[in-house]
Amino acid sequence: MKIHVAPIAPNPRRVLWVMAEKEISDIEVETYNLGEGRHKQVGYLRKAGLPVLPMLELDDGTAITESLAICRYLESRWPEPNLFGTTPEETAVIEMWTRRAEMNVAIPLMVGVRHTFPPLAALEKQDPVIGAFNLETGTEGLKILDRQLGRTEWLAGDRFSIADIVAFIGLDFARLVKVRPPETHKHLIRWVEVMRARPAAATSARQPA
Ligand SMILES: N[C@@H](CCC(=O)N[C@@H](CS)C(=O)NCC(=O)O)C(=O)O
Repeated sequence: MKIHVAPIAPNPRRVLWVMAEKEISDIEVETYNLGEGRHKQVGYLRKAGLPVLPMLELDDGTAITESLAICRYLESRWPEPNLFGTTPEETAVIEMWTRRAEMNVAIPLMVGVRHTFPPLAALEKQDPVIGAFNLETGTEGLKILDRQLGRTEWLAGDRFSIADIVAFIGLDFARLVKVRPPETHKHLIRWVEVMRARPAAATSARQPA
């Protein structure tokens, strides 16, 4: 089995983070430099279908893209520690917070960074208006997270889950363009510190060569 990833890129980082939490070490890791464009070449496209990372390549040749689909696959194969929920209720609440984190925070911040961070100009026809709009939308979305984290220890309740990983990686990526949690968001700031102290935060950021 092989996982295809790229340095700094937030979607591959989700998978690396989940691998670190589950202490999965027997998946081969292949790293791409997005600027070089190898993920747009025919060899990669033939497998993945789309010019995006991450891609998980199974031993039978099945290729899975979409970071959360890959994370779910890893959860099925390596169930512990559980990240997606155990009971129907817990699973639904974690899914709800994962989608809220992704749609209100992670995606707008990722799009905002793509349009405003100069080194990413090779990947995106950058538009500062689109960039500013998305950074503002993602920053606004942080209020939802802060409110929830004022009520519960983790995003989906009293336990760490994939929702925390998705939200944190989106927010951490935006540090590239100096977006940080506003000082008024005390609960979010408390949670960011706890997330940053998890060993997976460092290992998922320190991409293999
Ligand atoms: N929804 C996909 C998004 C994948 C994606 O957009 N990956 C980015 C890196 S974070 C990428 O490969 N971009 C390639 C490019 O822009 O050329 C997922 O969750 O995996």
